Amino acid sequence: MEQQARETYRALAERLLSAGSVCVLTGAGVSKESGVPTFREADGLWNKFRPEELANVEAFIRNPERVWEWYTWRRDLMSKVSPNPGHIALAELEQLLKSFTLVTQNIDNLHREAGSSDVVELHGNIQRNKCQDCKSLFLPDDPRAAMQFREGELPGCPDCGKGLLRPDVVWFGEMLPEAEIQRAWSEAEQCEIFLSVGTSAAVYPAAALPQIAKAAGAYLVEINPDRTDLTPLADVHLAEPSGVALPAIVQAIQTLDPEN
Ligand code: BV8
Repeated sequence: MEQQARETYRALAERLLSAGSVCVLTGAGVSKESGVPTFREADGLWNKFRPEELANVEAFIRNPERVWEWYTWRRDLMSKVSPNPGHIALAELEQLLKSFTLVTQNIDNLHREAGSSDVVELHGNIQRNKCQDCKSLFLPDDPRAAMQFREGELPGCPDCGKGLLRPDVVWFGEMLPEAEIQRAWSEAEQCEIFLSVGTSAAVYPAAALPQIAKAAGAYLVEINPDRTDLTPLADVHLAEPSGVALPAIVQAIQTLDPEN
């Protein structure tokens, strides 16, 4: 790593070690190095499928089979991938820093699988199903509820006996889970350093979080090989893949504080 980059990581590591609280927002870019497609890049999901046709309630009511097919394909794909060095570095930062909050837009469960113990999932988790009517939740090992969609057999809710089951993810036009968005909002407002990692910062209200942090005086770091609408606001833009930048940050912290 060349001298200037080394200096950038050392300075950032010093800030992180002395910060009272750190908040991180991750997006699909963090999981790309695990083999999970992003949404808005050239090879992204939204270039093959239209979100209006798949990731919203109207689409589900209009054509539940089509939506179930798409989520079954994504669930199968996500069940076969593993956390990458970026996920693992975030789990290490949770241990290395005084106060660390991980907020994610991702539904792939990879942060938990990497060892992050406290993950604020703004957009739900593809491993859970919920009833479209009574909102009962069903975990993968719940014998009562078919987790998978079988051709022509839409999973129905065993609790209310009326509603259709659907993946427990937040679709466009749906409110985010109250507790999660409240927690993310308050962490963004009071953190000293906010890291926006692997997100195009295009979808609200998640995309408002780095802006709120910056407006409240936080030092804003963006980790993304590309520029985004957030880049002009960032104090530092590490134009690197998260699987490179995040382990480099952990290494710089461990060099500064070997006891850690
Ligand atoms: C809501 C879960 C109240 C499901 C998702 C007009 C203006 C402002 C807002 C709106 C508007 N009209 C409607 C809205 C609200 C809407 C919205 O924001 N729309 C946008 C498109 C304008 N939001 C909502 O509807 C939200 N609910 O607001 O409720 C309400 C109700 C009614 C009407 C109005 C308001 C709900 C949004 C949640 C949608 N669910 N996902 C599923 O996954 O199937 S969205 C999905 O896309 C993700 O969860 C994520 O949140 C979002 C953005 O994706 P990213 O994660 O950022 O991924 P993306 O591909 O875009 O970018 C990846 C980045 O990584 C790139 O920059 C790339 O360069 C980078 N990268 C690539 N490789 C790497 C990398 N970075 C690091 N390392 C690498 N190796």
